[in-house]
Amino acid sequence: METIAQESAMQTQDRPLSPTSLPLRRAQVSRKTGETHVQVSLNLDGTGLCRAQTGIPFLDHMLHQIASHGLIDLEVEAEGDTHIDDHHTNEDVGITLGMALHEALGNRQGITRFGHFLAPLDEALVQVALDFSGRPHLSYGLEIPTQRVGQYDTQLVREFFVAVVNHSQMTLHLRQLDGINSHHIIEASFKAFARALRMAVEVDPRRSQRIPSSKGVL
Ligand SMILES: [Mn+2]
Repeated sequence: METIAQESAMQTQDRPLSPTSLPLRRAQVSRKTGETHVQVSLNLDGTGLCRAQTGIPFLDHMLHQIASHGLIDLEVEAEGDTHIDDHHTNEDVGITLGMALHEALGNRQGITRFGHFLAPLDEALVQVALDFSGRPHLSYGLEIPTQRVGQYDTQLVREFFVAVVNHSQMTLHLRQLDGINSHHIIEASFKAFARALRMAVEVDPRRSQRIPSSKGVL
């Protein structure tokens, strides 16, 4: 058995690592049910390009926040039963995005794993902490004062994050520290989520060949 110093020296030999020595962190997921058909493709090492056509304009606006501030290239197309309401399509976009994140991260080797951010948007202030722990958990602390933003039912924000968390196997805490305007509160939440996501999926150069868990598995 090697000493810690020997082990440390061996691991140091792995360096320097270029990002190209890591697997491509991309995913394409298509999910079809009796209610919706959602297609997501993403590249975690992107530049923030986004094309979102979900049939729910406000959700498209929020997906742009995730891509732009998360530096993720993201394409989302959805056809759903929005003639009933936006519920199924909103949830299934969250599910499919969560699946794509899970697939793109693979065994989660090399990632920073934890991420946090505090995003202001005018009077709104939202804090996000997340962990790609492998254990889905959502702690939802938003109090959105109106039932709708435009046509979008603000109850669907929670449904979206529940779906993302469950299918990406992420622990997510969302805290609203301030805010009056519903649009601002929701958008600050997505911006904080995007930046926290960016931090969490970023490769840790000191641990790029290992899974960031003392258990060795995430
Ligand atoms: Mn906006």
